[in-house]
Amino acid sequence: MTRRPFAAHRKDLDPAVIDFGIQLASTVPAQQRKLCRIAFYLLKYGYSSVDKPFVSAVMPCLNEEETLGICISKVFKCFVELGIRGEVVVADNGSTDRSTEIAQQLSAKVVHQPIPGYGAALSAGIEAADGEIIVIGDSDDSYDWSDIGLFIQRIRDGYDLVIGNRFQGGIETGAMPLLHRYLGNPVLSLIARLACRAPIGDFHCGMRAFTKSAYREMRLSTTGMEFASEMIINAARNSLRITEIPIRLYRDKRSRAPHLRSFRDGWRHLRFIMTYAPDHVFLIPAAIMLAVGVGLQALLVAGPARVFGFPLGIHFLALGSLLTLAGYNVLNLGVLGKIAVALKHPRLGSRTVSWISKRFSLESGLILGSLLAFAGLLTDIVIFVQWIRSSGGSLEETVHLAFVASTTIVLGINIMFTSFLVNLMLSEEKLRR
Ligand SMILES: Nc1nc2c(ncn2[C@@H]2O[C@H](COP(=O)(O)OP(=O)(O)O)[C@@H](O)[C@H]2O)c(=O)[nH]1
Ligand SMILES: [Mg+2]
Repeated sequence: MTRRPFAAHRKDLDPAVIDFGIQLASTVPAQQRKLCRIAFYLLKYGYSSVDKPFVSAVMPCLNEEETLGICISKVFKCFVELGIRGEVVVADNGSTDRSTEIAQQLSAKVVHQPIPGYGAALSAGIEAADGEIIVIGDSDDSYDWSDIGLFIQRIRDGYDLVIGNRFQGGIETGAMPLLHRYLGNPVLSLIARLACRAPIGDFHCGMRAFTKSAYREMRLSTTGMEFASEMIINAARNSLRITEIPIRLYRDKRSRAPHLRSFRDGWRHLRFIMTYAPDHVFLIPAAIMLAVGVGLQALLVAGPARVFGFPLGIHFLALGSLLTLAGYNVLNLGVLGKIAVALKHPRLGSRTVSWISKRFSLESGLILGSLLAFAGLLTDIVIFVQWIRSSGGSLEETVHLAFVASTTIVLGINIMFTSFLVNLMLSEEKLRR
């Protein structure tokens, strides 16, 4: 693919504007024309330079003295070739080698972040960057920083976030451990894709570009490597325009081991995805548990029953009771989780939250909860009276009913108290909307 320098995209002043300028100048007294001409050139120069992108290349760096210099030099060379105004920001949080010294020698801006971690370092670097377009990438020379033109071009096409895809662009032999290449990355990317529906194949690619305004909307808060997943998930949640481009991953040129630790960082990615996916983690399992639990209780309330020839007795009723209560609690936590996500991302319209918000009222929750608790209590009282009347008999025939009544009482009490919590969170969510 041939790269066009960005200067070639530069729009010049509209001829109509130039004509208007000439006409205006002819009405101005001769002694002030020189002043007008200077103003005109300033306007023209200013217009052209405003049109050039200002790009910040932000590099997270922890003890990368062997390769940082190569990356910084590649970026500055690329800026010159592309006619881009730009800067390099090195985001460091505790390098003990010559990394920061090298960065300063090569005129990069060095940002020191006291909080440890890849995400923490990048957040500080991006905050300190002055560019309207930010490109991030490793400082181990595993990505080719000369590719930044491709990323910037996609941003100029109108995308908010551009991610590299190493599976499409090619991975040099030995550049990525086999465990990451064939298991960790594809599986975690698939889970993340299902959770946020972003059309991205490589959720962990470290080379990406985005606009500063898009970054602000993403509201990122993680400090470790899971920052990479959080960025895409939050961008998708905020309906930002995301795309990917094939890029090649090379073997890094350093002699030290990578900072990434497979299981620790893999788990941090998964933990983040699950925390922010209440539909899949809470609501779907809860709905299944509730349906099976309520079904078993309805079937066995009057006594043992047979299903497809199998005898189901009190043990299955105990299971039904457990599933009903656990299902309700998980459902309730899922609803609270959805509201919490909606609070964090007010721009994201959640259909579940707006549905609950329209139909839920504290009073209806309290009425439903107290009716259920009362019905269960009444049933238990009737059984108790029967027990008195039978002078303390075994009451075998009411054991199933007593089980369902107890479950109903607990469920009713849960509904009453959780209604207050849901009401509290919903009123907060309405305020933020
Ligand atoms: N400042 C800072 N940079 C980090 C940290 N962890 C990783 N990096 C940098 O982030 C980039 C990616 O890390 P790397 O070890 O290459 O991970 P990998 O590419 O996933 O194997 C490299 O440029 C590292 O120097 C950290 O805790 N702090
Ligand atoms: Mg790397």
